[in-house]
Amino acid sequence: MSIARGTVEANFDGLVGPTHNYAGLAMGNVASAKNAEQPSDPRGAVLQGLAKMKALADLGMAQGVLPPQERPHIPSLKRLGFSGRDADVLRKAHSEAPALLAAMASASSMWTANAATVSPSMDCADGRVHFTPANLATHLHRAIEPETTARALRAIFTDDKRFVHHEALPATPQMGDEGAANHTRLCSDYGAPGLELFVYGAAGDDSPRPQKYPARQTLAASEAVARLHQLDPSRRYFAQQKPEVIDQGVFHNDVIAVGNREVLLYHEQAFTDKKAIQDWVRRCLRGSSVSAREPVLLEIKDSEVPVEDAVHSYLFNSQLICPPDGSMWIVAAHECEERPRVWAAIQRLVEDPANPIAGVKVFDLRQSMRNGGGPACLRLRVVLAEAERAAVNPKIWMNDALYTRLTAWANKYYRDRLVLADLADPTLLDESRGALDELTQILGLGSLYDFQR
Ligand code: SUG
Repeated sequence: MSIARGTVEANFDGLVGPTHNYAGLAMGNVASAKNAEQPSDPRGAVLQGLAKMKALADLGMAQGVLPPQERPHIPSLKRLGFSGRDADVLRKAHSEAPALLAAMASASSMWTANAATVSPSMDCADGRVHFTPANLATHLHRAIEPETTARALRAIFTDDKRFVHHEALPATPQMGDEGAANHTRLCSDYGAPGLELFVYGAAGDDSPRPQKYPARQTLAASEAVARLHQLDPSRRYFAQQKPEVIDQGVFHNDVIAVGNREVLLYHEQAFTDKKAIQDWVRRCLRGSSVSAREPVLLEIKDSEVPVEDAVHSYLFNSQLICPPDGSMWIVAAHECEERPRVWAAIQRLVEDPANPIAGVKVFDLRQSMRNGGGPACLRLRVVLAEAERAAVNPKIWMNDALYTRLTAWANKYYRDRLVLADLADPTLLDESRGALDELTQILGLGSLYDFQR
């Protein structure tokens, strides 16, 4: 099937890196805590991600690939005082501070919903696409991602007449920014100006905060991103996520809500003031043309799917996608099929003629899910007008040839079993660098990584 013409919403999925492991690093992410220290299967993980990308490309979606990062990250370990040759650095870190080694070896950059916030050119005053890499300030293993993320985005979206790359916000508790996972764009058509909804966990004032787990996104950070992207103040909104659900494991908004085109699907407990959001969407989404789609607000009640089921199945971390024929589909994780209430809710949505969702496509993403990363965590959405799409580095688009090449590449370099002790193995570092070196050639990314510079 050929890709649609005109403006499209492209998905850029993160390739899982060769060190994918379960280290229990993420506070407030119940899957990460539950699976800590289990053996992982990096090869299985990268192949699961590639299968999803290939399936979406086969539907005619514009599907891109974002590279993993270099891990274990020796420069970060050196910055923390581990010295010597690479093998010495790994050995010392493993014996003196294994938790630091695990943080510097995480493959967490696969969850590209946290790579950046992106606003399409139709929403920005200067008519360019704006990118702000997320600082991921709340977790050490993620706070080392933005520098390479910024490089990768610049290597893919190179044309500075069309693309603007901002710096990540300062990495302080007041400015915690986790990117697109807390940002939703609604529109009547991808090519029309949209509404941008920013969801934060904490404001600087004395409004309620979660008690148990960190609020990763702050209001100040969301406001800064909206300013940088030159969004029209009447077409962006800042909403607070309910602190109670953060304490139940909803560490990003995309664990409890998802939007696409004119549809916002959310759990009853997602926001502190859902009425205000509903009013804003209903008031502002109406397009000017007669053919404009009306907003569709789909609320799932707690009595239908309790928050706990939502967190374990990642129902709201499904992707809502529109292939070129304009139909809308739910892309869900297998775990949704395994929870009867969740599966029944999906069936109800698909059968209800009052919404445009035509069907569901289910994927096995278990390797990522065990670290709390579902279908939507693995992708960064970038709405691109036709000329913008033509300006993207062409080698990153998923198609039959790239799928075949990356599958062979993964089978060549990736292990099918990894435990935490392996992170200190210098051979794993060599294998990873070999894989990434070849990948930068496959994707035409130049010298992206520190070890190549
Ligand atoms: O930041 N997990 C990631 C999952 C990110 C999911 N992203 C979105 N919801 N958009 C996180 O919590 C676990 C790593 C470990 O424990 O080994 C981790 O970082």
